[in-house]
Amino acid sequence: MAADKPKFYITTPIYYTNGLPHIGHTYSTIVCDTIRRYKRMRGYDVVMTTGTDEHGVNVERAAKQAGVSETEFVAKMAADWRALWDELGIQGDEFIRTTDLKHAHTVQWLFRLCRENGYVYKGHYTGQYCIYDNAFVNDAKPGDNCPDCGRPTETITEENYFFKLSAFQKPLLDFYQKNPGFIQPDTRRNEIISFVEGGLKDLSITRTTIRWGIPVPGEEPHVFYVWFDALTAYLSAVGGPQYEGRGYWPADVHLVGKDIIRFHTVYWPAFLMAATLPLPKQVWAHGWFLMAAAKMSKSKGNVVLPRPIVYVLGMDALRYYVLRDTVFGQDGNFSYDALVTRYNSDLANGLGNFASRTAAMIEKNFSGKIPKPGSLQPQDEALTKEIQAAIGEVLERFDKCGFSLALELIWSLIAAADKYLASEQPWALGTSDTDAQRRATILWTAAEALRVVTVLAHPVLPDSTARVWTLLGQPGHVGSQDLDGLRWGQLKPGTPLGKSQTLFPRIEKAEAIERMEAMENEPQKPATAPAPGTTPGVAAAVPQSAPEKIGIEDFAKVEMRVGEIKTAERIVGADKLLKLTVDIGTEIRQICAGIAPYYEPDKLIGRKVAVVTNLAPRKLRGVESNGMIIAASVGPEGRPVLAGFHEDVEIGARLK
Ligand code: ME8
Repeated sequence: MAADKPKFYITTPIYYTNGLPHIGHTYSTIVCDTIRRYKRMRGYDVVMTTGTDEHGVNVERAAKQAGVSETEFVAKMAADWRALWDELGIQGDEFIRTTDLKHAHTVQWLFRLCRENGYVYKGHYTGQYCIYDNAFVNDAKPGDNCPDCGRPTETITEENYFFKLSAFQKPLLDFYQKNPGFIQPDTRRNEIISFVEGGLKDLSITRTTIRWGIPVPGEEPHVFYVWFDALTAYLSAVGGPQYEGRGYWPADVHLVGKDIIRFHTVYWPAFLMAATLPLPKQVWAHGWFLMAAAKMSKSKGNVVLPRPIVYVLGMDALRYYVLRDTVFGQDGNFSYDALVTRYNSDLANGLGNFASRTAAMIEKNFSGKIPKPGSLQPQDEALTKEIQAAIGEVLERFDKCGFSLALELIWSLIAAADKYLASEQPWALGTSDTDAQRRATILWTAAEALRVVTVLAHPVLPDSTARVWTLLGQPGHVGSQDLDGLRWGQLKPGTPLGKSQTLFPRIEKAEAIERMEAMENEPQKPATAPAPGTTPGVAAAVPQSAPEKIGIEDFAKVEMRVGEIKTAERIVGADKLLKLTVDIGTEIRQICAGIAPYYEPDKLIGRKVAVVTNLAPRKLRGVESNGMIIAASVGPEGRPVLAGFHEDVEIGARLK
């Protein structure tokens, strides 16, 4: 019964609607979703809120540019955000829009409480304002650029309502001291404490120059300023003025990027203190995903989108990569190369291979039923002990948001179980009763190891662990398993295995990257759901068993010619690509090729290659590519080897 369970409330930032989610937003939402699933498996009644921040001058301008009303503009954007989270399976439990009526009521109520308690006054403010970041830039002079986004600031003077933030310096410092876990990680806490110790200026919380905002009742044309409005969304989502009825406030964790930590750990607790409302228990600030050492952001245009990754490798691969390859709290570099490497090594060769091998051997030797183990040998006991001992440690790591460390430990168990199978060699045993008994023990042990790691990995890999659960013929849903009750030895002999499952088909790296990059460059399309029951993208990653034959007339549509490479250079921010110019006889073409890790640019000059010349031009990492160089894809990594000629051939000659 949910009523008996302790409540747990977690939030993502309420994202701006001036673009669609990129990997940075997706990362925050994946982390929240992982914590949400983890907490549920530890017996909590969890609510996760996400949503959209829809007011402000940027929206006014964007709507005008699009030739639609603000209402129409934000409705479409919010629907797109929602649809993408749905498609990715990280939709949360509450989706709050700052244009929701219930949110407006909450903001107005919070303002009234702050005002009644004497923390709001009317004044004038003149300052440099960055319209892109929706913030006055402290200490900036006219003509200065915004230190965050580098764009020019504007001088604004207007009548504002002010919030007496200065009155909260001491209460905030006391609060941080009494609640040392409030700001995480510790480095951020130190930053915030020194910022607050440096003194707090009062904060303007309304605008008269902006039309598109929540009105201050009886004080029109004042509308609420973005942070007073946006932060309150966390409260609006779980009851607003009636928050006590639902019982989720105060929030347990506000998960944010480090860019907005100050708003969450200084402004927000001060607003709540002024209104005498309960304060959130923790704010966790994670680092940024970087692209070629710069913060990935919509304004810089250097973003990676989640959908191409999900379509090519599946959502679980993206979740695994972002949680495994970055230390939570620190910045991380996003790289397609590292993503596909992780996919192949940890998911396809690791979990996927271990699960299918184990199931196949049980299928073959025990008619698809979990065998009954016999007496244990020291090596069985060693594996048992290792796994049993790791369960508590994995949970501790999850509790501290040490996702990378938790996954490292889980994957060390998979490696140990794999090694156990390799050294025990159940396939090499004979048909005697003793051998059959030994084989049963080994395969039960392997299947039990698989069951335990599947439960532990579920918060990070919800889709594939559900499929392993089915494969193992286990009852119920893996997400409903009780992590606190997880013990070695609960796998019941005699359980029939379920339907065989495709987990993580191996994919050639070069091909995967090329497909993801090609999709990145396509205009963003509305969500098209992948086939039900499949991991999005995986179906496409599975080699088609019987490719359809084409007629000669179809082949003739492809125009291929001999070309000679004239220049070759690397592309900043795209470690895979080389930018080539290629003489194809009639003209010199610019072509991007995903061969940079394998060919030195200098050595390519003068080389004759086969070029597809009638391919529609496309952009790869923002660089136009007009044609394609033919290469063989060799080995499991898909190393490209350029096709060439053993005799001298004329530039521009057609390949037939
Ligand atoms: O700031 N790496 O919204 P926003 C990691 N509306 N995370 C990133 C990222 C990156 N490169 N880029 C964005 C706003 N994020 C306000 C918030 S809250 C009451 C109001 C994530 O759309 C990260 O969580 O700019 C960051 O804090 C958030 O998106 C900013 O989203």
